[in-house]
Amino acid sequence: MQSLVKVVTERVIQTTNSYVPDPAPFLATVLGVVAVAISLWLFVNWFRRPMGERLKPVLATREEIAILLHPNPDPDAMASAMGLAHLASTVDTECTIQYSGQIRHQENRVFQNVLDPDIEQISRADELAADDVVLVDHDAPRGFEGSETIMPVAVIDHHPGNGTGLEFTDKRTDYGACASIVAEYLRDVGATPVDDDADGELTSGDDTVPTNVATGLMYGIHSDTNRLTSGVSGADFDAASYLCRGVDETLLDRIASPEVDTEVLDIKARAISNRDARGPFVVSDVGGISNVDAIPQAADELVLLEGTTAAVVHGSRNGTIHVSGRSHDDRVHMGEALENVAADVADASAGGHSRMGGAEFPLLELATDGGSEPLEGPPPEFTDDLFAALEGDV
Ligand SMILES: [Mn+2]
Repeated sequence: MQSLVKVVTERVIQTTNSYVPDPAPFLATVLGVVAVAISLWLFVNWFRRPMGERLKPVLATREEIAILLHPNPDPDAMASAMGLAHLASTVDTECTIQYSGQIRHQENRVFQNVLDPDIEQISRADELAADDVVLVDHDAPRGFEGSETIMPVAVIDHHPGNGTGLEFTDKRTDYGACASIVAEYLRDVGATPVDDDADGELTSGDDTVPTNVATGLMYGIHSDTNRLTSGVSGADFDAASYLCRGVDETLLDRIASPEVDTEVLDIKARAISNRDARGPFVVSDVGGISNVDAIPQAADELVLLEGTTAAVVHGSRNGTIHVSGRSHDDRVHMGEALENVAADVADASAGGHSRMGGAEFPLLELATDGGSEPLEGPPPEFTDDLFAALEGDV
């Protein structure tokens, strides 16, 4: 019996020995598989990082960046830049917010006056504060000398277009505001909006969103979505909800309902009483003005008149006729209509998009009789030309 056990045991040992593989290649294979799995996991996670986390290293690897706004800086663009500048400050990157063109429209000026973002105007590419340029609210530099030579390092936008950044491109055309994208970045990196008034002292730091930034972003969203009523997505509501606790309502109200200048109210009244209505179109000459910004505001008002689908307001200052048009009529492309009128007049300029447009005409060039006597205002044909353009007869 004992010998049998011995034989069997020896046999088993022999068998086992003969089948034990060399452990080295086996271990190597296992380790290889694990390494591949880990790198794959890291790789996938790297690409699944939220956009804010992905933008951060792009900013962090630079000492200084220039955040560039489009030539007509509106609250959405300015707020987006403020939010981005705050994100950059958390990684110790210096920021300069720059723009070409002018901050013209009243809403834009009020935003700038109340929130006082640190922004500066440039007219040439060599005035950019840094070699590394980040674009917000547009995807291709424009409106200044040498703009076509700029290769932005990052592009953050919600408009359709083909422009991209060298290292970072985030375009979300379904978003109502660029400010919503930037608010998301701040949420991605774990920053909490704070209300400075809550504890009576200024709270700011890497993990917070300062009140003026949160308030600006909130107004940017409101402004670009017509107070969350048009072109708005769920993401815009989410961003507003995130920003909410950091918003200073008094500041927000000062931007949203600014005091109205007496002249603006006066010009609006003149635009309404001087209006010439032909079918659904209205043209109004408000005469001599000193505040050019009142013209677009009067046009905003006039297009709201019952039965009106397109409105054009014009007034003169220093020998120039300033024109502003609004349309919610699919048949009228306001920008093109004004461009058509301007095409026939030397030194006139016009532009805009389907729903709004603006133009400037030198009064002298409008004088058809050779201009022997200086004109006080545009000749009566000017109004006819505007109506013809609205009707598409140009
Ligand atoms: Mn925008």
